[in-house]
Amino acid sequence: MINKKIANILYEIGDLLELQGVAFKPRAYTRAARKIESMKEDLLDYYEEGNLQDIEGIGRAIEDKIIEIIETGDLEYLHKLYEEIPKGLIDVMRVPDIGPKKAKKLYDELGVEDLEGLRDKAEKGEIAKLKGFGERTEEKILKGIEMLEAVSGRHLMHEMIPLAEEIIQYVREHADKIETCGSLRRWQETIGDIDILATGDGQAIMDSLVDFPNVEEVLARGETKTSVRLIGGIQADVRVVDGKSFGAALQYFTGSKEHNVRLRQYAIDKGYKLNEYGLFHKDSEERIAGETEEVIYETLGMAWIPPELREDHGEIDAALEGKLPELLTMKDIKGDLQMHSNWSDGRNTIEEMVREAENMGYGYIAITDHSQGLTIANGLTAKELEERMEEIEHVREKTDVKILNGIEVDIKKDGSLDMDIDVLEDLDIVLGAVHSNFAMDANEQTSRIKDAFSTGIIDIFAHPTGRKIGEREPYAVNLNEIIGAAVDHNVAMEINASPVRLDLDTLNSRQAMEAGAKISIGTDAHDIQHLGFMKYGVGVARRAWLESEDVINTYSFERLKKFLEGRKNG
Ligand code: DGT
Ligand code: CA
Ligand code: CA
Ligand code: ZN
Repeated sequence: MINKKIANILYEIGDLLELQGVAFKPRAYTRAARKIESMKEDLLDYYEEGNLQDIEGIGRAIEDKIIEIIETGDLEYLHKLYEEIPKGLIDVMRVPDIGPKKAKKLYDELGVEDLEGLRDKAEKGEIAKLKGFGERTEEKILKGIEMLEAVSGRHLMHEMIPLAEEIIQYVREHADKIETCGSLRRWQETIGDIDILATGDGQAIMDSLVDFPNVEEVLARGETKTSVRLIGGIQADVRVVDGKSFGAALQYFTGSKEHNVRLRQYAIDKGYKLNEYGLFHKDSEERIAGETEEVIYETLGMAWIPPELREDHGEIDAALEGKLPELLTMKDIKGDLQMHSNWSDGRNTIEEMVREAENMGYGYIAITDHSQGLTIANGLTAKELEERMEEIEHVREKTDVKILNGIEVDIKKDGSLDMDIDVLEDLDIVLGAVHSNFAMDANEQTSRIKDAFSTGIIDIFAHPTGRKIGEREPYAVNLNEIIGAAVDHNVAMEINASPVRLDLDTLNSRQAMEAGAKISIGTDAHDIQHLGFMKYGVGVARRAWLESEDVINTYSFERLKKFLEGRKNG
């Protein structure tokens, strides 16, 4: 659906107008965006019928913009707004806790024009003195700047993977072999640029790349490498190499740099030379391998290393010793244990979620709507849970997918749960999660969560650090202790597969696995399309060296039931 894209553009316009200090208009855009975001019908249908203005909050001006986006894929007005506002000020607006209103205030009263200026004023303590800001905000701003700098110029997986696939489709007919490499092939959580490697008719591949509809600018055009900038500022590098070197180039351009440095050194120690053209004898320069990655690794005396592991985190030693993990794959995933239906803040009915789960070939899913305390997410009371149960019973009659009757219960500030234990005991599965009071100090936050585990009712600890990539830092918490408590209480730690969360992240997931904790990969879907996020969670799990045994939603339904019940009795 195009709704999401259009809503995002309207939100953006609202923010930019707000930043300019324009009266009233910002709210009209934000309101229309919110309406569109919550609509179940496709805006395209309205467009085709010519009745966009029938939608509440959409008048002539907004209608024109929606039509332009639908027809051209872009909006001139948005570019114009961006040109009117200093770029630095837009960065300031993106700092968590600031937003357009406060950015405007900082600009008007302190002359803050960019992140540098913001950092400077914060370090001098001038922001704390402003009305409506305070010391706490000032501290958070400094942290926020750091976080933004870490993701600046980087992009989320779910935006890049489909785009890379589109490019490949577009140029494929001229290529013999074509693959993504770089961070995308390693499933890194954020992506700097898209790297694609091919063999075939180089001239034709480059010609069609330059022709790709999303190309905004050709940055460099050569015979073996062409770089383009796509709409949204995303860069793509396409390289064409000789078939004899394809494997070597794939290895080289997949990286990571750290892995390559280590591998190249190992090759030298063994009397070889390794580069993007092939593996050679150091002295005779005779080519021994290059066409495939497999033969290169094999010649070096080690097993082929899956790209997700190539970070110089011990994978080369493991490959030499034949001790690489047997990474789980999407095929191992038998179900999804976190999703929301329209009973809380999800967009789809339980039946629609189940149908999509059938399409994915799953054996089971858990419906885990929010609990009552989370009013902004329309959380459920005990009574509503009972009503929902009836609907679940109905749907169960129509499908072979097992439906776990579940909840994502809010862990309150004092570590108690936002639902009576005897209500929770009647459910098939209970996820616990922190959704508020992120600013507690680490010790308090840790005890809060451990107290919740001690109730013995939590099966899965959802999005364990609360981070949102580029939006919100993880809360301060002693994760080591939490993992220990999870092992003690047999609570599975979640890898939340939503591409902005990916929480636990790679390193934390590996830490949890090594400590003996079980993992659940859940998409946190609020829409049937989000069930497709599973692959990003599996990407994190693979990067964390997880095998299917470590992940409870690879289990058969019977075995999963045992895991859930075992914990409840123990
Ligand atoms: P990104 O794009 O920042 O998310 O990360 P990568 O890993 O895709 O990095 P990128 O696009 O700069 O380069 C792709 C791969 O090419 C990289 O993972 C390793 C290899 N590579 C590129 N430049 C160098 C270099 O100067 N030295 C070495 N050893 N490898 C390089
Ligand atoms: Ca890259
Ligand atoms: Ca690159
Ligand atoms: Zn949640």
